[in-house]
Amino acid sequence: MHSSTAVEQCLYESAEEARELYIHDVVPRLKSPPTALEFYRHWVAQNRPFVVEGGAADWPACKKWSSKYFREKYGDKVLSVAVTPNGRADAVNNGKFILPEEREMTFDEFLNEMDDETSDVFYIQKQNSNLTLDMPELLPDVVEEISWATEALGAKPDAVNFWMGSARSVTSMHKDHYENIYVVVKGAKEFILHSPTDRPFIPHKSYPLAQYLKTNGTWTVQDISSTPVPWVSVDPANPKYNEYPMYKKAKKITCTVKAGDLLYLPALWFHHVSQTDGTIAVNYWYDMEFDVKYAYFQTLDKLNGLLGR
Ligand SMILES: O=C(O)CCC(=O)C(=O)O
Repeated sequence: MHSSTAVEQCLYESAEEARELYIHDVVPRLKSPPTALEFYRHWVAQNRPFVVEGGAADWPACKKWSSKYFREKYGDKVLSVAVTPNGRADAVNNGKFILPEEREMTFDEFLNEMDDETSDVFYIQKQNSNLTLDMPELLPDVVEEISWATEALGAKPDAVNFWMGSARSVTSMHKDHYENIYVVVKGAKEFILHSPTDRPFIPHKSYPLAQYLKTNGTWTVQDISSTPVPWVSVDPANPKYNEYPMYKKAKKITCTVKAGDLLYLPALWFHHVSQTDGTIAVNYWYDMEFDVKYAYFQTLDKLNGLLGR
């Protein structure tokens, strides 16, 4: 057998073995949160996601937060919003990886734009702990940290992020180096997930970095750097199987997270996220342990890169 074919076969077999051993077809749904020990032993150590149904249903945020509430209490507050012509921020379009335009505007202005179907697409999605840094007034409505996660992981979250947007905003498939506790406060999110072990079936390419910019009412795409950004090249919501036949072998796991639910999304899991109109969410990013799982994933990623995928 040609050596690259042998390596490919080996990668496929290890992905299949992972499925046989520990990856379920659906994300398990728990009725109550795990203890810190259960969380670490059954979920973090095994790198498996779960949902706690109603895990945050008693948070004041789930009762209070709405467009009306934000307009009344924080209408004048200035926020940083990602704006795009198409709802695809941090995504590949026409052979480039394109960042959104970052615009400062009041909460009121944002809500008007978000509700206007004819306007550009506005999404609060800044992942710099924008809840703690930019909206500390909202903190009493949520929890500062997820107690069982902080106890299990031995550190407070690195970032607590606030997300709000319409069904026109979609987050393209990617992975993060964070243990992610993702809480939907209003609306619903649909996650398309792949285990890191599915990496051999998930095509990547390198794209030049660019950014959307609107000047005098016209959108342009400004090149930022020719240093290529590696990104997932298939759209899992609408895969072009003729272009990426190996993606057929990937095991797509979809998971709906409704208002009041909490998702544990383990580090390195690929995720694509879509949502209903007016969805609000808060997520807690805990730094992952850069342990053997990370080291093996890096090897898997590099081997796939060598095979041109
Ligand atoms: O909610 C979203 O649109 C994306 C969430 C995400 O990518 C994350 O939490 O890492």
